Amino acid sequence: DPYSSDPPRHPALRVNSQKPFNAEPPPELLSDSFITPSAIFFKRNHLPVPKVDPETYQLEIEGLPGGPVSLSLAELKSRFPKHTVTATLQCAGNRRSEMNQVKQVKGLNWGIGAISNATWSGARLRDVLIAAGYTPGTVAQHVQFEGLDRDVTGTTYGASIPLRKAVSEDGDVLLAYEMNGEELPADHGFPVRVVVPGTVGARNVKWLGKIALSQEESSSHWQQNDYKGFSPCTDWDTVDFKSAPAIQELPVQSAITQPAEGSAVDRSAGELTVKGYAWSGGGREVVRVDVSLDGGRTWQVAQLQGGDKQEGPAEAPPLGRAWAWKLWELTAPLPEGAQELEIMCKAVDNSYNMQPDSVAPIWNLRGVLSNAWHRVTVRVEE
Ligand code: MTE
Ligand code: MO
Repeated sequence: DPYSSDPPRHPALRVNSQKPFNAEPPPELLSDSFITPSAIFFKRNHLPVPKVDPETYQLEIEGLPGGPVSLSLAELKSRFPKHTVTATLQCAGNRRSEMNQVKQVKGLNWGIGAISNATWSGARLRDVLIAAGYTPGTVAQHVQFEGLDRDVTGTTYGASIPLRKAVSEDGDVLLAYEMNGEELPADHGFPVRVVVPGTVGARNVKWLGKIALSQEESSSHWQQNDYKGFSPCTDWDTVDFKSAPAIQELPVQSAITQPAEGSAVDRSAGELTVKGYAWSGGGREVVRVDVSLDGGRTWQVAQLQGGDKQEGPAEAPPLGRAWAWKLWELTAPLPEGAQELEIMCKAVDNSYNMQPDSVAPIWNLRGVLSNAWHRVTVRVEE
């Protein structure tokens, strides 16, 4: 069993698949803390977790004019300044289960928890590439990443990002060796993973073995034939994967973490607190979340919490570098007379991108990019 050396996992996780291991935290835990504890951070593995010896680990870097370069973990830690970024990771398949309710899609049936927020530390990819010989004159369009996890045929996980993002001073792309102040957990890429803030989870390659600059994107299945968006009219007989670009930045997103779907609220309480998260890709900052308690007839503006609750509202992130989600909250009087409430939320980012109101018009065969207004129905008990 290639999965027999997978690490132990937290029992609170909701498991979507055991082998490979894929799991998400329950919604109410997600909005408990601005920084998601690593143990309950969502886990998305395509393959068995590789066992990597940090003493003999070597990161290979190819495609630079001076020839290949190799770095040990100790060199990565000592030769480059340690940079820390708080960034949210979201799987392209987050909220896929809502697409499944419209029409069957292919993929893991994620709820709203294939998203989490952590503090990552490591060397900047930019610094490492420059030390390895990158100059602005280097001819390449993409930076490819290869994981050390492999399937039975020896195929490794791979993905790529545009070179422009990798070397941008404002891109904050990390070769991370720490998550939430500790060494990376096995499930999250020990000893080194790429963190590409603002970019879909799939490009944040774990157990990083190799970096290659090239004119082409990664040839991996996950870059070429997966993690792409299509029209609702495209089906498995007509899909031409070459016709759509690989997902990089993600669209604006929000969801309700509390109250839970189908739960009961007490009329005598007089009011209701709704909580959730909101985030947008590409470093765009969420500037507003609207909440409705009456199926979208009227709306109220939620309170945004950028940082830890104890610290009060966070400072505004630099323009174009809003990598972390915002937790939000609204406490409002219970609408009179209603026996059932349809609660909805929708977020707005600083480009005034907004979420679509329903799933059907954005349905796609792989069930990615699911970001319609989130809806939760609760009963009001007298
Ligand atoms: N990297 C490797 N090597 N193998 C993988 O299976 N999964 C990707 C990405 N990096 C993956 C990987 C996907 S699809 C996502 S959403 C994120 O890792 C999930 O990161 P996490 O498990 O730390 O939450
Ligand atoms: Mo993913």
